[in-house]
Parts: sequence; structure tokens; C-alpha cells
Amino acid sequence: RDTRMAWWREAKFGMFVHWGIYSTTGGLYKGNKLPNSAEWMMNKGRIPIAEYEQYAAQFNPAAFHADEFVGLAKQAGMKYLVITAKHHDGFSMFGSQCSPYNVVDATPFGRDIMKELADACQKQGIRFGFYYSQAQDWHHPGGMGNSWDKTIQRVSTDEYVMQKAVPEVRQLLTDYGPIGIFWWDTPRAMSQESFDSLHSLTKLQTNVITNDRLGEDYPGDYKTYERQIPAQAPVGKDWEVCMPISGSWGYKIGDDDFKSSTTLIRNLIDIASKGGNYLLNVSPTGDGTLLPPAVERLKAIGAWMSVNSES
Ligand code: FUL
Repeated sequence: RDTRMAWWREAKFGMFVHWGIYSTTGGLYKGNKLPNSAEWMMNKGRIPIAEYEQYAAQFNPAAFHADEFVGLAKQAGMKYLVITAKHHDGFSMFGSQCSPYNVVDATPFGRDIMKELADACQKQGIRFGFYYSQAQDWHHPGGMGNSWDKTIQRVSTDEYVMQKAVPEVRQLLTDYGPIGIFWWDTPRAMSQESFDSLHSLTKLQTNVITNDRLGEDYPGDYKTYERQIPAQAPVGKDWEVCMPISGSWGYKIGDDDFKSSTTLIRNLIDIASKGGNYLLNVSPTGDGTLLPPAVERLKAIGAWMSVNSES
């Protein structure tokens, strides 16, 4: 366990990325702002599946360059990158073999963003990881969380897990090279069979590190804190604080709640001094770039790092 965790314990700082078809509108639904983070747009807007699907046709981030993107993380002093392979909306940001509702098959962009990032990370020496929403899936008729679309014929959660989550997670852990982290989200009760099949997939990569959000009985390798830095480090546990650089995880128009560079550097020091890791989230827009205030902050952290770090 210790050898597997060694790089992660030394890493201290990683980039979290929330990117999906909601980014095309910056979280605006029919021109209206909705509460919560932009990646919750479908849920907060009670958008029917068939209507939300159409955002895929607008997803064409022509200015996205994986090498530049990863270069920015590296410049900031980040040692790993974790990106939303599939968020709660159910849209797969990779060439899913079991669901045509994915970035390769359903968008004009047609490129496998996860593959491009995996390769760029490998090249630049950044550990690569996936965020995957295993329980909530507002698109599949058996996925959890979508209570508003009454037009669909529901199937069981087990069916969703077997038809989509399991094959997708298997593909992500098989076809994308070495995966440093598998980041589950929003644990919900599931059948033991579903838990077992998802959990056992992580054995496909002997060195993969997981967080504690698969399910209540699955502590994984480390504890996730969301948005909050614990006053005291948890005893005898590895831990990570994830936090958006602004207010929303996904790109949201009008979100000017950017934390100052000073605050971000202080957070990093606070967390690292207590023995944790800081997973700082950025939000690519519909064109595939980060907003200038985000880029500025990453560069400012990088400048501080270069005079204050050992490596
Ligand atoms: C939460 C999710 O519901 C948010 O959308 C975001 O992904 C955050 C990191 O985890 O629980």
C-alpha cells in the first residue's frame, strides 16, 4: 500500500477538471441562471433527457490542446490531473464503447478528450486520473438522480450499472494507459453485486488509488474533503481537499468568485502542512480553454512554487 501511495503523498497539488456539454452554455439554461454549479444544469433546470442531449451537438471546443492544457497544470506545480470522464448528466467525455452518448460519437468535435489528456499527461510526467459518477446518471433509464423526466421507461439501478457504469469503468481502466487515480462521486446505496463489480474493476490497474466515494463501506485509499479544509488532519488517514478555483465546478457564466492567488497559495500551504493534498478545480469553457483569471492564478501559483519548492 505504501509504495502505491508514495507518489500521491509527495504530490501535494493536483488539478481537478470539470468539463462537459453543460460548458457550452456556461450553465445558462434558455438564457437563465440556475442555482448550484453549472454541471448541475440538467438537474436544476429539470431538463428532459431528449432536450439536454442536444447540447452535445454544440460541443466543439476547437481551441482545446491537451499539451497546452497539461502544460499549464505542470507550470502551476501540479503533479496530477483528475478529470470528469462522466459526470452526473451521464455524458461520456471519451469514446465510450457502450454508450453512443459520448464526445466522439455525439459531438461535432469527435475527439476522445480523455485519450488526448492521458497521452499528454504521460508525456509530461503528470499522473492522470478519472472522476466518474458511478451512481448518479441522469441520462440512463436506470441511473440514479433523475426524478423529473417522466417520459422514460425506468429500469433497475443494477441494469444501469451492468450496461453502462461497469463497461465504461472497465474501458477507462484498460484503454487509457496507466491511471493514477479513480475518483468516485456521490455514493448512493446500491446492491452488493453492483458495488462488487465496480469495486473489483479497480484491480485492473494494480497501482490505481481511489477516493472514499464509491459507497459507505468503501473507504478507498483516501478521504475526500469538498470545499473545506479540515481544521485538523484526520488521524491515520490520507486525505485530499478538492475545491473549485471560483464558485462553480463546471464553467459558469458570471461566476466571478475567483479566489485570489494569495488565498490559493495559503490554502496549499495549510493543506500540505497538515499532510493532505490540494485538488484545485478549473473549468474549461465551451471552446476548450480556461478563463484568463484562472490562467493568471495558475501562473501565479507556479511562480511562487518555483522559488519555494524543492523540485
Ligand atoms: C459533488 C458533485 O455533485 C459536484 O458536481 C462536484 O463534482 C463535486 C466535486 O462533487 O458531490
